Amino acid sequence: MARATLDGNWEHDHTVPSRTLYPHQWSWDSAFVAIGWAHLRPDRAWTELTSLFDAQWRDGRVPHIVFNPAVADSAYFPGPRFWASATVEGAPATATSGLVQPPVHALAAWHAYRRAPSEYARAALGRLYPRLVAQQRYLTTRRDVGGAGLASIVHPWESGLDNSPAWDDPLAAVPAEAAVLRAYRRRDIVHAAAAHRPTDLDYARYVAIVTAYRAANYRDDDLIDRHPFLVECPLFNAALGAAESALAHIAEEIGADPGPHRQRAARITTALVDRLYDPTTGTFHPRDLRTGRLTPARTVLGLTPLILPDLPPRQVEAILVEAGSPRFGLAERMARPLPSHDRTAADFEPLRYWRGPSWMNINWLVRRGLLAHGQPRLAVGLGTSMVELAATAGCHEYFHPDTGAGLGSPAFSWTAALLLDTLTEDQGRAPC
Ligand code: 2M8
Repeated sequence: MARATLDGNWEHDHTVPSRTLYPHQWSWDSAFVAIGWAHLRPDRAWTELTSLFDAQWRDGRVPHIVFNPAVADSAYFPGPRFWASATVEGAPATATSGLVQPPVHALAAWHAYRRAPSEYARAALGRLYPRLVAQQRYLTTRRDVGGAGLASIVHPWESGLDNSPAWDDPLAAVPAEAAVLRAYRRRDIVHAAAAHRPTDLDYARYVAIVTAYRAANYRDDDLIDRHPFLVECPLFNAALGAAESALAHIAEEIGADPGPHRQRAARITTALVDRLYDPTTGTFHPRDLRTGRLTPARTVLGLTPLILPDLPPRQVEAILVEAGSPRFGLAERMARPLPSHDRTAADFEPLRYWRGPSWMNINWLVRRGLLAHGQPRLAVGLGTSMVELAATAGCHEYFHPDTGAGLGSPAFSWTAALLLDTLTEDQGRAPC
């Protein structure tokens, strides 16, 4: 099933997340998908990552969507005309969005390489390395809006968890009315139930934030003075730190110097703990740079710093407590994978996208973190629940966190890819 899903979504040099909902190339989807291809067709893993980085901007940003010119503008909203990247200096010839997504690519490239090492793969990894370094440089310099060593996201879409309750407070401050959408046509609710997707008001704000960024030609200087949404996200920054650790491994493998990557990984981990860990809740929260405050929701984002290999024992322990609480239900035997939001919260919505449903990519990341921090039994419990979920419901985009019913796209690429990776792994062994 996983193989058929990936094959069905393969599109000449990339994999679409879903033929209906997302008919272009998405940035962090491609990273997860490359891990799946490493098991089936390693050549495609490298083609996938290479085609994405071929659309890298001159400033180093890797766009969150690379548009396929063969697909009609109306097939996805907001399409290439809305983003208008062609008019921006430093953007590639191919139409793209101007935003980014969590930088999980170095982690994925290293993981894919370890799954299927070869001379061909090492050469591809070597060609990717300077591009991954440029991606990190962009995020750690131009996006360090708070000046404390963390990257800021400028849009909820950059988090990958678009309508997570984590963004409710910062989003509420963005002026917009649902009526704005009369000028546009949402395509997502043609293919998926409106009750399982972000609301019209969410979309009006998404459009307003892109409009502001686009009006400044997607420049990042002076963001603090003019941009309506600026947040330091725990997952985004955990990925940023884990990327430096992965780059250290890649550098060693191709004969480059791993030292600077190790130093940067340590600095990012320290900044993440200093800035985003709340000792009173015992979990990580996003920091809203517009107010200076941590956002209160306890979402699954708070568990993701576990992917940092050098996360201090105190925070590892705190995450294990939070994950094992009734809020998330991590256990050696668990019926369902982790939900995307605190099950006990008043605003937990089991059907609505990133406000409750379980997602395979987040569970895969937390599972890697459990293995990295010496928790093989919990990793087995989580992995088993992930496999059982997909075995019963199929390769859906997301899943009802209690019933396990499949939601969103029924043939979703990263679910297939990460299912393959979880299935293939001898569960409980040390991570690669
Ligand atoms: C979702 O996001 C896009 C916008 O980027 C959308 O809703 O149209 C998110 O789940 C995101 O994490 C994912 O990368 C994308 C494609 O699967 O879909």
